Amino acid sequence: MLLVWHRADLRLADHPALWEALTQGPVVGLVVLDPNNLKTSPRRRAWFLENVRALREGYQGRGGSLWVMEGYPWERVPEAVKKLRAKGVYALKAYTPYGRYRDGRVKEALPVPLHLLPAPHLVPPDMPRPYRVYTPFSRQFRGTDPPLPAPDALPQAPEEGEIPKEEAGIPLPEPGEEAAWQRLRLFLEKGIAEYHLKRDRLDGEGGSRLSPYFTLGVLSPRQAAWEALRIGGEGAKTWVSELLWRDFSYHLLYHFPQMQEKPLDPRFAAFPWQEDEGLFQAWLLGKTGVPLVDAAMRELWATGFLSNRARMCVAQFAVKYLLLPWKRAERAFKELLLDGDTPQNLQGWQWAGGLGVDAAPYFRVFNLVEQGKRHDPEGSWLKGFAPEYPSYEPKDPVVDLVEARRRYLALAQGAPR
Ligand code: FAD
Ligand code: IRF
Repeated sequence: MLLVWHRADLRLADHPALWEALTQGPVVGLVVLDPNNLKTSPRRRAWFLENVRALREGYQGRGGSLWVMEGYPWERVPEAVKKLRAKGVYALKAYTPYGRYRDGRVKEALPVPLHLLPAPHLVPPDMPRPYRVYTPFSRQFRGTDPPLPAPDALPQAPEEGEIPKEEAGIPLPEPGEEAAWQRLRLFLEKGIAEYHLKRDRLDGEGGSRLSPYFTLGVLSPRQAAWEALRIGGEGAKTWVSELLWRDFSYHLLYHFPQMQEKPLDPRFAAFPWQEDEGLFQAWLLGKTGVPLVDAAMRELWATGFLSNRARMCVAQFAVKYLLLPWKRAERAFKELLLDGDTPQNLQGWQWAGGLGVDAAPYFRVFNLVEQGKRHDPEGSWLKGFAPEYPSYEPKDPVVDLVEARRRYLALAQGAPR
């Protein structure tokens, strides 16, 4: 028997570790409910658990079985190996600091080999030469191999472990690979052709809304890019470049793990962030008096999703207008997102906050009134989430936008270089 250990790859299709293991012998799937991953918000725990449930149904539907155990992986994986008398464990390589640490500990604790196979990214995150700039990184993409199909049948084996039920508190998208593919197909049919024109809409309707699936690997970026490139055109090209931004974030964090705690640009290490509880709560709860920010933060609480444009605006507002400690805001923001993902969220915050990710200079400060007018011209998104505002003009804002902008620029220019 061989074990296939699923982590951020809750799928059966395009899974090189499952594929490889099946060439070696009968397999059993395994998910370890890891307290280090699951000490997060109820919505995120629920989203993960529901996708584990869908994966188990995928195994069952093919005659196989998925084990679910709870505890530290360096204790539970060896335990599963012992119970099954497994000859090896197969998994997709993890690239985040915790993922690498965990896999190192599991490897040491195992009496059998842990085979870590490259996960199907568009550009391998662990490519030896580090890039700090997106464009040269993205040129490393030379097309993809075709994605692997899901196995038709899986070997029979006993099943073990319950999947706990968790109240999300918000409506969740449909979990599982089939639902992800439905959404992908809908986007390929109806959305991708105009993606390059509509992706900046504040209501997020120009995008695919696939991010919660990508974050848990219910869909792989290779599957998505493969389908998009078959369609072609300007929209598909732009969409694949966004998938590459995702891979760029994995690449950055792999090579610069210090960005988990510190600005990539060392000039911002000693920036005078202002620890102001009142302002932090006003931002987090969407009570700033700035219509765009309030609509966005309330959408996030209510749905667990936010368009890329709105994310950039609220992150900029927190970092540049309110000077809130960026790391605290970044963490709180991630807890609310169903797609919340360590590398992408860090990259997003460091990019929007002008903290050193690529060509987003610190002196670019959005005008949050203009952003609203331009990317929600009818005001329908604003009306949906912050109906008390008749327009994008601030109403008793917690900071004066003009004054705050000036203050930030003066501080940033004064930062030692
Ligand atoms: P689409 O427009 O359909 O794009 C397809 C996929 O490409 C996305 O699902 C995503 O995987 C990737 N992608 C798109 N835009 C970006 C981008 N700017 N950076 C990196 N990858 C991208 N994305 C997350 O998945 N998790 C996060 O925690 C996260 N935090 C962010 C924080 C901030 C401050 C910012 C500015 C961006 C963040 N993003 C994050 C990136 C982006 O906003 C979302 O991926 C995107 O809005 C998801 O919507 P979609 O699936 O419709 O994307
Ligand atoms: N991976 C696991 O192996 N076990 C878990 O319990 C996980 N829970 C998660 C919960 C949420 C909200 C997310 C992701 C996970 N993951 C879990 C996937 C991790 O991202 C992945 O294991 C990574 O390699 C380690 I979002 O951090």
